[in-house]
Amino acid sequence: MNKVEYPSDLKKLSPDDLILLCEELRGFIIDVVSSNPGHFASSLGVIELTVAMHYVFNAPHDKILWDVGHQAYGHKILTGRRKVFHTNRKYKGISGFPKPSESIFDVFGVGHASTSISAALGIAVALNHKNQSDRQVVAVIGDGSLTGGLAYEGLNNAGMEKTNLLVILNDNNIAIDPNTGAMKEYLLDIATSKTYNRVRNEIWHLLGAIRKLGPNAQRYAQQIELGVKSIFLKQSNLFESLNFRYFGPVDGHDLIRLIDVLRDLKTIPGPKILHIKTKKGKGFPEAELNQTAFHAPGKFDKITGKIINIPSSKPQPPRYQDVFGHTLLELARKNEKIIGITPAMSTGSSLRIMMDQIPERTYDVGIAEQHAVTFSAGLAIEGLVPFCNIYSSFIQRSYDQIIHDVALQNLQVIFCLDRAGLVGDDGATHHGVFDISFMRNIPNMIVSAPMDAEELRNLMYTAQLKNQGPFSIRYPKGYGITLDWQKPFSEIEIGKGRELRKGDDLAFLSIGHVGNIVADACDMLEHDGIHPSHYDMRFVKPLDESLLKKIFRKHSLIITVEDGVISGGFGCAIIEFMADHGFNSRVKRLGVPDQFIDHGTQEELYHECGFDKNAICTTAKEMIKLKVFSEVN
Ligand SMILES: Cc1ncc(C[n+]2csc(CCOP(=O)(O)OP(=O)(O)O)c2C)c(N)n1
Repeated sequence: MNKVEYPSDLKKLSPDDLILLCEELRGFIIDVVSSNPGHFASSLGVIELTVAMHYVFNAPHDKILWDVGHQAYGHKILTGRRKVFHTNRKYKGISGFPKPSESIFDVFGVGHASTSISAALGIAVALNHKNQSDRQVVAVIGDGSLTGGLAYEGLNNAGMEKTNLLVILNDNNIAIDPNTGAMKEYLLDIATSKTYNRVRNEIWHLLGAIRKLGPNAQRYAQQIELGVKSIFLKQSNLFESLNFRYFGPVDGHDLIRLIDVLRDLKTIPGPKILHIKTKKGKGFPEAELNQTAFHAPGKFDKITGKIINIPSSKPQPPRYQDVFGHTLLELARKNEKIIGITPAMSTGSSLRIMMDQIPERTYDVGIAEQHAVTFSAGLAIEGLVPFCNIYSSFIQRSYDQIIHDVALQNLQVIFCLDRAGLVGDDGATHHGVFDISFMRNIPNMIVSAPMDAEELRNLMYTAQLKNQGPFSIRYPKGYGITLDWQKPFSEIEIGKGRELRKGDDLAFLSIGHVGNIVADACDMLEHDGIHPSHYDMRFVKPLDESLLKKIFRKHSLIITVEDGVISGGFGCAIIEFMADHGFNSRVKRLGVPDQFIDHGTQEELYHECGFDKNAICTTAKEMIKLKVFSEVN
């Protein structure tokens, strides 16, 4: 492996060496990811495919696009990044996802699912326009990502365009959690149908024999293949019906066979789909056995395969996602109208807790955020109470569904936005920083964020009590601060904030968990003789107007703090209030600036954005200094 810096080096290897390379690549990924955590099992499953593609195709001249991109570690290592792979997902290190600004081998920026077919088609059409249709364009998409509607939009369009495009369907029969939906059954059907496979094998055999006879024979081979396939397969194969030529299923761990097949497919024009069967976690027994846990396992022992959970010396408060999961189960036991919905994140969101106990009232709808929202709208219109749990960054793609299908009809859909705010090492594609801005401008929407686990519970409780229209509750990745959180429910008055600290020098207004950082900063300021007020506003919409009036009458210096983009966010709502009501305090907004933030730990990123506790203190002191200066002058 050490001889392979770029794909050009790999092309010099013999078949035996290529097989060895796969083994070494696996070992390298196991070694590095066990101590520097990241996505794991998915990359192991596509090692042979990665090597075969870089052997057969000529990247970056040919274009290889990875869907989601969490499985592209092998690709990164073989395309000039072996020596920096240990910096994967670390602050200022390489990204955990393909990123064009990082490498010319990363054709298209990814992190969210189901984009590869559309993007690849766009690239293929563009190459046609530029008379460069000899360049191959390949999209690699998993069976999980094929549950996303965008993938079907891409297939539908590609089948019509008839452009050269190869879609490789990496079918391992799992997403993060077991894959769901009818498509999964369908893929299993074609992979196991005896008649289908007999016909397919005969076609492959025939094609192989004819191709050896030269270029003219190849043309005939294609015609025969088309003819035979249209007779035998068109009726029974969904992809063929969409004008794709379907090949497979092929064993995705048989490197030599994969190389042969890809070579053949290079010569076949038009849209094609190659269906390969692989095992997620291949080569690391614990990952093969426990694919969900090893999707992104954190640190693990590379010898025993044990995931390392460092026991904390003190009792640890629960993660917000678990507070959501336990609370939803508790509420669902009391209110039988409650339904839990997740687009393919049942473990990640902890909806799994309710799923295990009340499976008939929970739905994993696949990687289909748009559908999850409209499906929830349908449930709500019939009087059920859907808790639609979607990661903040993934719900971005459901914006019209939120507006048109939920808010416009004022439906009681409760949006629980997990991973809201800066998420850390997943980076720019996954930061959930836009939701405050895009939720608060939708009529009828209640926009809230709890500062701790107890508030999260009570907001969830409040949201299901009666129909108050759409209700958004955002909470971050990671742990809360309260140990004793499972207290009896109490209703929170909609649009009411709370005063946490009384002081005269300035006021902090915070929304959500970031209020805990503000509380720490307040302690530091008190220590330095500065006395701030602190308000946990709880709601961005409706705003607590009477509280705000009191604050603006008292304070001429105000700092707003939010774990989200400043543009259009919570601080903007406060400034709008100030302008609309004729106040004129000096307001400084802290939050995520108007730029995409890369990966790092959450603390590193809070610091970068200027809202860790030290930065908050510095801002407060500067404001006070400026005020004194302007009063003196
Ligand atoms: C829009 C969107 N929703 C959810 C996710 C979270 N996610 C990342 S990988 C993944 C599973 C992908 O499954 P599959 O495509 O089959 O790839 P595999 O990991 O099985 O190789 C999910 C749900 C995402 N990245 N993007």
